[in-house]
Amino acid sequence: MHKVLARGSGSSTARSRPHTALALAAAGVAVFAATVVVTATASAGTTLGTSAAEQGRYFGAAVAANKLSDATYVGILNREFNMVTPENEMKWDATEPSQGQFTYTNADRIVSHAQTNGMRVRGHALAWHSQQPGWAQNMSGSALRQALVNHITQVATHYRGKIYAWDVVNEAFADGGSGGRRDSNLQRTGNDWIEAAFRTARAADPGAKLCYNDYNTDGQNAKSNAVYAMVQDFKARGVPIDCVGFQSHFNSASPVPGDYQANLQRFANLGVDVQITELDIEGSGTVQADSYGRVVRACLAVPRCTGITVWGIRDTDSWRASGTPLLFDGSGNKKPAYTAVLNALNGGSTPPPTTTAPTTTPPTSPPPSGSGCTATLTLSQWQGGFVTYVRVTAGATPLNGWTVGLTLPGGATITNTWNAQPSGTSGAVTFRNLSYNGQVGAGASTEFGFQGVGTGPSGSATCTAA
Ligand code: G2I
Repeated sequence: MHKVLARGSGSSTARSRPHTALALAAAGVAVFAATVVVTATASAGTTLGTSAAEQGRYFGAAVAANKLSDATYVGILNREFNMVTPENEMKWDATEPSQGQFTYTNADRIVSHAQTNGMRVRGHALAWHSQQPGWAQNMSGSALRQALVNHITQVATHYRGKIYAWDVVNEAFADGGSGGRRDSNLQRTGNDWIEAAFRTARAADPGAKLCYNDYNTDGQNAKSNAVYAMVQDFKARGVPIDCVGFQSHFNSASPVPGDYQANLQRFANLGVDVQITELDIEGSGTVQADSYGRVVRACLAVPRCTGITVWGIRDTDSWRASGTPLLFDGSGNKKPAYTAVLNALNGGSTPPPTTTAPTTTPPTSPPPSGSGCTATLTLSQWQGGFVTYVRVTAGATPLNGWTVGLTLPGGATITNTWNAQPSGTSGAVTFRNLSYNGQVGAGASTEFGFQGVGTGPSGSATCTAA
């Protein structure tokens, strides 16, 4: 059964900062066509995903297919996150174990789970020196280059239209002060292997953002300088690249660098998005929480930092489990680090949401006196994206199901919906109640929401009782 779990249900929580609230006319289909309701504030998010969405960002987690049968794991995933990265399932050894034989079963399970639950997907990773199948490890020269190009073409084509961003090339630069490339069988096919990979990925899925992803590039150093020079060169020569991923695996030996935000910003200034792609920070308590808060605030302070992904859900899910580096403990409880992240997400943003003057007269909002329902839109708009909250209010008789219809402006696309079943992502769209929020008492209300790119809806919405 199709299921969208509740996210962003904290409708009654007061916001600590002023928030754009554009409340719009809501029309009960026949009876309340002229009803106008204005609300003054929107709620602060109560989950990582909704709070990040209010800042125009996503909040993701690395997911392992074999944990999708763990109810605690899935419960947290569906409640908190709106982006997923398959932790291992899209890598070369997983998707092409024998040359020319592609297996997508586990990766497809994650993509399908994401789609069913309104999450987007970061693809990871098309080309990497590690986790190659044995047959590729034994190849070299033009045969390997050809195999790589075929691999990228096949995998990116299989997932065409379903991936928000691909880590096209992962970890191709050397550690230390050399500022050079990492030696690998791929590197030995020629220095142009990275651009060949990006051009191939663009041809296979023109809609996906294409990222270069690496670690130890989180502050300015010889390695990040070398990546920076590559991105600059790609931009100058028109090699397709849209984003740079900063893995951000931190511990006491490798803490969050002091120039973390500045480093993100200098890459963004090259004309690419930046993303925090594999965040984990070893430690516990307030020390760990403070570092997490710093990372989130750095991303929010960089307008082109489009989202944050943590590398796992519970500490026990981590590749570094003994370092307890994640936001939930082994039992699935929220850690202080979780609270620090949520508070940081709710605490501010760059760019601030555009202030849009209410276009209607103030709050008289009497509960509808007839049967049917009304839908009230509250829009939070920023450059390039929006979140819309929709409050569905029952009239004089209780609702036993509802449908809300509205029209999105041209160019707007919905990317994520919570507490409703959407139909359509652009133009005229409708939203139906889910099993748990279709029944609304007389005069009572329920809220759902959606997030999108482009300009959010500024017209009215219809509400039809089932
Ligand atoms: O190493 C941490 C990450 C560094 N950046 C790239 C990421 O792709 C990488 O992820 C990790 C996964 O979290 C691990 O789960 O990549 C490791 C491999 O390099 C993954 O570990 C592998 C184990 O080595 C295998 O023995 C195991 O079969 O995970 C596999 C699946 O559980």
